[in-house]
Amino acid sequence: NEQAYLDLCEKVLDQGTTKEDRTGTGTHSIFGAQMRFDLQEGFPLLTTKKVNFNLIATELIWFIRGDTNIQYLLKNNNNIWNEWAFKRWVESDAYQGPDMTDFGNRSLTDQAFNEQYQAEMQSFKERIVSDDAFAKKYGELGPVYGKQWREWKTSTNETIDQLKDVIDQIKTNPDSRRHIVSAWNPEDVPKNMALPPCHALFQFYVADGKLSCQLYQRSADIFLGVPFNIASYALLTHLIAHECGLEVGEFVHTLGDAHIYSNHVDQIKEQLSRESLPLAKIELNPELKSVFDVELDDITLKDYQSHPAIKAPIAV
Ligand code: THF
Repeated sequence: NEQAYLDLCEKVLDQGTTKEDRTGTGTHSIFGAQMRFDLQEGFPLLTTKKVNFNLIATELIWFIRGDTNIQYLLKNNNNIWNEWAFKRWVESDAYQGPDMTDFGNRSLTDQAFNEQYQAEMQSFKERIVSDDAFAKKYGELGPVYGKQWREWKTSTNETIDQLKDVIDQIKTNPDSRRHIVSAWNPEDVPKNMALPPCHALFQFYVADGKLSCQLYQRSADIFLGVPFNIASYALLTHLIAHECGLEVGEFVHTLGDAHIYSNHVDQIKEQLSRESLPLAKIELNPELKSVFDVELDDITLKDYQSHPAIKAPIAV
């Protein structure tokens, strides 16, 4: 069940040190933590708050497609990456609207500004969906996950499809200790990425006919991001196991800077007061042959029960 997650929340609230961060929000933070989820027990989508599984599935499909443009996400009603593309748009010379500096923080404290921001964001989104040339320029997040997973650029101008290679290796050489995909590309990080990858590197492990996955996440937003990250990598493990004819094993989640934003503390306390419910299950279309062909309707989340959603602002 999700006890490992709830224990982590308790620990960070109890033991976390106050730490300032890039976004100016302030956090309670610890360094180094690990959670384990036995995927045989059920699918680790949190039950102590409602988590929107469609957002997780469409984001993962977007990564798997090698896509780095938010147009695909928006066409699937997924808004979780908008702020990072919007930031690039409003910082560009082409943007002529009202000043949007520090929109993430100002929209929380200044009601008049928030209305302006919501209007600008709305027209940005509409333009990304309807205007392909605009989307090509301003919907792009740079060489983020999809690019590094599927088209890592080498020094000789070739590309490496890390995800395809790792799946081939799982099939042909399951005992290998090199089933690794790295999104952390030290050459690209300081260049033109909207946000350096938080989930930086993952590894698969095959034993007793089961596929396990471990993720190293350098920076973990425990309330908003981590529930998504757990379910996302659990789903990826299911998809790859399905293609390789393996059962699912464990998802091991290793965290670097594990933090609770100061404006998420009340929400976490509310969540910790709730009892967890039985976990959901994942069913994949038996006709699905390749991870690379996956569509949303190949994935069915069954028997998901949860407490209500809990709202919180995202730090940008
Ligand atoms: N930046 C920060 N500050 N935290 C993150 O977790 C994070 N990500 C991705 C990139 N930058 C990040 C984006 N992932 C939500 C969830 C995941 C995100 C971004 C946003 C979010 O707001 N979830 C809400 C509701 C969403 C909705 O229904 O529209 C939630 O309650 O779950 C971590 O990889």
